[in-house]
Formats: sequence, structure tokens, C-alpha cells
Amino acid sequence: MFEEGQYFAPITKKGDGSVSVELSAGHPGLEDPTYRERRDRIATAAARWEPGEPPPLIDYTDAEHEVWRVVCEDLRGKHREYACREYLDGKEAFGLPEDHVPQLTELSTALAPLTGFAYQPAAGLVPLRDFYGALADHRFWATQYVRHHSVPLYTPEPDVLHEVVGHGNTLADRRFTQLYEAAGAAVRRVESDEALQFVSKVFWFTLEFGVVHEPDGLKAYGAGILSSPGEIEEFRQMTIRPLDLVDMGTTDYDITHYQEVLFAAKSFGQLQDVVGGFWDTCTDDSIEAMRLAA
Ligand code: TIH
Ligand code: FE2
Repeated sequence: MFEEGQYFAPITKKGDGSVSVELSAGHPGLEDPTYRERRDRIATAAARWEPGEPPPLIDYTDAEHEVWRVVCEDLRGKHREYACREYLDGKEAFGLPEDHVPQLTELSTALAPLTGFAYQPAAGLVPLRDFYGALADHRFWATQYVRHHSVPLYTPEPDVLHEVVGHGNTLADRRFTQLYEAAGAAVRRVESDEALQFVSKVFWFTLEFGVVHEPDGLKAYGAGILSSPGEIEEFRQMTIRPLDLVDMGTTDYDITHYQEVLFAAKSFGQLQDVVGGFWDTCTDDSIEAMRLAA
């Protein structure tokens, strides 16, 4: 069940360098030729991108801007209610537009003085070592397409809303980017595939789907919850387990529906100590010992 690539859709490259994106069974855009053509065009632009260049500019359509508006408007109040303090600080500092899809290149410019992070475009599946290794260099691989208009509240695939509204607001705050950088450094340090998967699962259950206790209730800090107007309303009803590295690093998950098991930190400080401390120091041997303890 664990893929060796970060959860983006698989692609096939054709002779002319253009790309075709594989959509999974049940994907809302599967039978929509206009959407598929659009996905292929945006992925092709990313496939032609070279490191060091700014991400390609995408000519977003009115319909795509409208999906962005619908999701941002829906999330505005929900973030105030359910997002953790550090995320709200990042959101305020970043100041994303709510009325149109922004370009990754302008977002990188805005992040530069805040945390130094920059986006780079993902055409499709990015090998885990590349995805995490980039984090160590303050670079974040991101898709640029917009989710299908029929399902604005939840998409099983990361789209530009997830990358920008979910991750971007965290990439704007140093307390978060220290964690992203630590995850990247950890992946650069470990050699075995088992250790890589363990680190990656801890990332999934924290920076993608983590929740944290605050004095007035359980809040979300994981980007996957914060970019989904549907899931953000449900996370408090899921099975909430305490923050535990061995448990997170060895628990399987299914990307295609709401996460039923979540791990809650007692505070953001505990997250920094436990998870940041783990990524700062873990080795193949220390992870092997944790896996044996499971
Ligand atoms: N489910 C998220 C959303 O609807 O915004 C996107 C994803 C996050 C992580 C994996 S897919
Ligand atoms: Fe993500």
C-alpha cells in the first residue's frame, strides 16, 4: 500500500516530451475529456521545467478561478474555528488571494523573506527521496492543476489548492519550516527503504494530517485537513491517538478517503520536541530499533 513516490498521480511521457496523466478508477474527472486534456497540459508544462527556472505560468480559466474562490470562501470561517494558532499566523503573514488562483512563482517571491521556501512544479509522481530531499534545500514540489469542479470539498489527490492553501500557509511560518527542513535532512541521512518509509509516515501523520490540542479544543495543523472544507469538519470525530513516533511510523493509511486515525500533539511545542527532535537525529539504526519495538 505504500508507494515509493510522493502521492502525486502517475504520468506517462510521450516522445515529444508531452505528458499524459493517469487518473485512478472513480476519479471524478475520469470521464471528462476537457478536464483530462487540461491535466495533461499543466503536467506537460511541469515536465518541461528545468531546475533553477521559475515554475511555469498557468493560464487558469474562469472555471478554475471559481473553484479556488468557492474553496477559499468555504474555508475562511472553518480555518478560524479549526486551524491551529501557528497556521493562522502563517496565513496572515502570507496573505493569499481568495479570488483567483495565484502563480507558484509569485508565491515563491512572497515566501522568500518569510522563510526562504520556494515552490517547484511536479508533473506527476515524485520519488520520495527527491520530494523530501528538496525540503532540506527549502524547495517544495507542488502540483499546479485545480481539483475537478464537481468535488470542491475533498479531492483524494493533492491539487494546487492543497499545495498552496494547505501547505503554503505553513511554509510561511518558521515554526513549520523548521519541521519541513528537519524531515528533509532526515531523509538525506537515512539509507534503507524501511527507514525512508518510517520517516515518510511520520510526515504523513504530522505535517499532512496532524492535529494539536489548544486550550479551546482540538485544532488541525496538517495541510491535508486544512485544504479540505469537507475533512476539516470531520477530524474531531475520528480516532485520536496520542503523538507516538513508533505508532505513526508503522501505521498504514489510505489516501483516498478521510483519515480515520489521527495523532494529536499535546501542544505545538511537543510536536517540535518529539517529531522535530526525531527528524533532527534519526539514523537507520535508531529507526530499526523503533520498528522492532512496534
Ligand atoms: N484531501 C485533500 C484536499 O481535499 O484538499 C488533498 C490531499 C491531501 C493529502 C493527500 S490528498
Ligand atoms: Fe501534501
